[in-house]
Amino acid sequence: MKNKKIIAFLATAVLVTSMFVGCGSKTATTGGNSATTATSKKIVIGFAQIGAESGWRDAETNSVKDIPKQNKDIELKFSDGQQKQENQIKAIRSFIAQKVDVIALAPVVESGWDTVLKEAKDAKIPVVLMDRTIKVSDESLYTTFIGSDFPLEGKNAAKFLTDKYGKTGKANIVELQGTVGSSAQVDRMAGFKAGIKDFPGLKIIKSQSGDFTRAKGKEVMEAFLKSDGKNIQVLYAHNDDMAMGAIQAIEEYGLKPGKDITIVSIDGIKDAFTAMSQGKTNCVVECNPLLGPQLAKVARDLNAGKTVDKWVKSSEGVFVGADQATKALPSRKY
Ligand code: GYE
Repeated sequence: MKNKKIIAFLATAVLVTSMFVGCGSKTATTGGNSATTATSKKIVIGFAQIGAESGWRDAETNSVKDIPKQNKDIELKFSDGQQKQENQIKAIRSFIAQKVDVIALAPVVESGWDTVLKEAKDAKIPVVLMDRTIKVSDESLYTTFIGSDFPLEGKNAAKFLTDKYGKTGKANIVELQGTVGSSAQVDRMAGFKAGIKDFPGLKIIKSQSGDFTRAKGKEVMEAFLKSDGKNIQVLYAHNDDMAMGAIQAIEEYGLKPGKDITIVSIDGIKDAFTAMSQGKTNCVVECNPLLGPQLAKVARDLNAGKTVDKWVKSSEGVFVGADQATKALPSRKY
């Protein structure tokens, strides 16, 4: 007991001393980042994440959670919305109450954000959209969007098919959509549709949401196979996880994924590259989830009073076939 008191006293003494030392001109440089005084306040980011529906999402979460490890001047508060907009709205309100410096939001759906973002604006806290965009009446309700070009991803998925089938080729396509009302679903659907528009032989015969999950992707693909079976030549999935679920459904149905049914999906998770290296899927359109470094930079720029671009765009590729997959696999980071 006595010892504990002595230790507590000593700890306080050390703390008080270091506080005074810190008040002087002492500076510390952290991991190559700009110099920060020992007493300077950290930049606090509050991240309202969607949930953990996909491998892509997990990779993004890990990338953001790495920010404080790599940037000693940044602190992170993390909230898992469990796929519910109401949870994300609550998280934003709590970040406002805690007076964070930057709010990062991965919006589960596009609409319904006006009120809470107005509250953030009134509190003078910049909002950074992560990976999905929103529809708001006033664009000044968010500062920037860090993420991909979804319509282009849809177009790139379509291009793989139009290259394969040409002007005269015919194929019945089934589509597994992402979470209904998310920008990733809306824009990937529209981009794809636009991409096959001038190819009358390419027809979307079924289109339904698999909510970006493996389990739902499998379930919906089973239903597609049950009703249209051997009439399906192509699967377009808005993300790899749903494609991975669908591959199982196709195999259980007795067909060969990647051969009997051509598959194209979006994201670029390792599992998709493994499946493509085995010939079970045919094209992966990359979408980069490793957005932590961009978020850290934006947060630091905003904190320094700099203006940031309205869109911090990811650059990403398209991978086709087993050879490309096998080559790329060892360097895939997610
Ligand atoms: O493609 C999907 C995830 O918003 C870009 O959400 C993201 C998408 C990603 O669940 O796998």
